[in-house]
Amino acid sequence: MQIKSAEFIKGAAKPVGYPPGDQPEIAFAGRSNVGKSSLINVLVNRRGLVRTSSTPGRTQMLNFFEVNQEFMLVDLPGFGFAKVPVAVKNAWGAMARTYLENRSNLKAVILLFDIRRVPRGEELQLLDWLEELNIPTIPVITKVDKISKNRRSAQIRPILEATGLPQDAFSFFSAHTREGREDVLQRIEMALSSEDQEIEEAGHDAE
Ligand SMILES: Nc1nc2c(ncn2[C@@H]2O[C@H](COP(=O)(O)OP(=O)(O)O)[C@@H](O)[C@H]2O)c(=O)[nH]1
Ligand SMILES: [Mg+2]
Repeated sequence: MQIKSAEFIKGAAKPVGYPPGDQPEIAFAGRSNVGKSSLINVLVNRRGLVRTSSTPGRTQMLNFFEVNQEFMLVDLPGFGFAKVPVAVKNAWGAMARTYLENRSNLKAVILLFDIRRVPRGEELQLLDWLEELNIPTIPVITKVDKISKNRRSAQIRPILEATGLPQDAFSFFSAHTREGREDVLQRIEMALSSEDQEIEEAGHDAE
């Protein structure tokens, strides 16, 4: 996929503030600091489009970015940062769940996992919700530059165990080396075109 343009549209906490859902959309979810904003910046080749590592947990909003004037990328609020007020922590679940339940133009959620952490709590909760709501999920293990390649398989074993997903379900990504950029872009492209496929299949059945 060629990235021709990327621009910030708006931030919103509630559905009334979301931009119109007239374009297919891909959302990014994961813990605070896992690298959501960095991944988006690398994907669209824009170093500063999404602000990275501002005080984790403070940006309790969904941020919408339009790419190629064709589709939207959404940076969901992070969770799991210890030093935020309880009220902010509790708001995360409602905000994420409301978005996931109501966004009919949502094509897939990219769920990020830090290669150095065992997923727990909200990460597994999110995975459950995505399954329950039938939302295609693109799991990405990020910050892979932190671990040498020959230790990778052993390192990710706890992630596979906790999520119950096989290794080949995951994309591996590093914002530093840009490893995995093409792979994630390809999966996004496939997710964006999924409706067309369904229509084709439906047409096929009718023959
Ligand atoms: N080594 C390494 N650091 C990363 C990577 N991605 C993000 N980071 C760093 O992790 C911190 C949090 O990244 P950010 O994108 O703001 O995470 P977010 O809170 O999920 O949006 C920043 O200091 C980034 O520079 C990566 O692939 N490799
Ligand atoms: Mg961020």
